[in-house]
Amino acid sequence: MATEKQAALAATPPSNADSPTIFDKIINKEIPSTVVYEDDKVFAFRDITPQAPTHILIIPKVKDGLTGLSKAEERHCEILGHLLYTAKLVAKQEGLDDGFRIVINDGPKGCQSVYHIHVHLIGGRQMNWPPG
Ligand code: TR5
Repeated sequence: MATEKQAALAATPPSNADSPTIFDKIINKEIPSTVVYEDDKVFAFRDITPQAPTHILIIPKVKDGLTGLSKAEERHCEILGHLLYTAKLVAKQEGLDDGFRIVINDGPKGCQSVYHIHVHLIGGRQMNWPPG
């Protein structure tokens, strides 16, 4: 069960899938972030509230209605694969050779707070299971 703190961090999904989020401003560099990887399709930057020594968010530059994984359609398969492959590249770049965790929170019960799909790459310490 989600803690009160986690539930408070979760946000209501937007009614319009194309509504901009804080991540649009980060991609456009209107808001500064610590960028660790970028190509023509994806953008990876350090989470502002890291949950581990390494905590990086990997996001598509174009949301294309992909507010979260539950909104994925067949046309999104390529970008979804690209996000995961980028996570692997960044994990290597960060020296996470002994392992890491990938998380995609979805919806209020998944404690999603930003409705622009993102992959959390978390590492640099021992992870526990089950997650909270
Ligand atoms: O809860 P979910 O899965 O939606 O993850 C959203 C993540 O975005 C959280 O881990 C936040 O810490 C992270 N976040 C939120 C903001 C932010 C950020 N990471 C880097 N820079 C950020 N800025 C400038 N502003 C945020 N509101």
